[in-house]
Amino acid sequence: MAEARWEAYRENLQKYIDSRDEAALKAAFALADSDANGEVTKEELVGILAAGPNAGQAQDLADRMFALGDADGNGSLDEEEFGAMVLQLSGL
Ligand SMILES: [Ca+2]
Ligand SMILES: [Ca+2]
Repeated sequence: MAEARWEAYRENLQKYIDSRDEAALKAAFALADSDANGEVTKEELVGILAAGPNAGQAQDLADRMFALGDADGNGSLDEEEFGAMVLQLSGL
């Protein structure tokens, strides 16, 4: 199950990167936001990254994604911060 969740997350992010499909970004964000409160915490991000092939680096990856993405420094990513971070990481 965790792997299927990660796979859906990855596919939606790729779709967003490729076509800026906002619905795909929303879907990926919802998959990461496991308590559905509209904010992705670092723990939630680690949770989904730990289901992927880079599980061993999940904490490091999440640290980097937060350093890049948490623009207002409140310790969580809202959808706007998340989308901007994804595009930055993808190099676009
Ligand atoms: Ca959350
Ligand atoms: Ca934030």
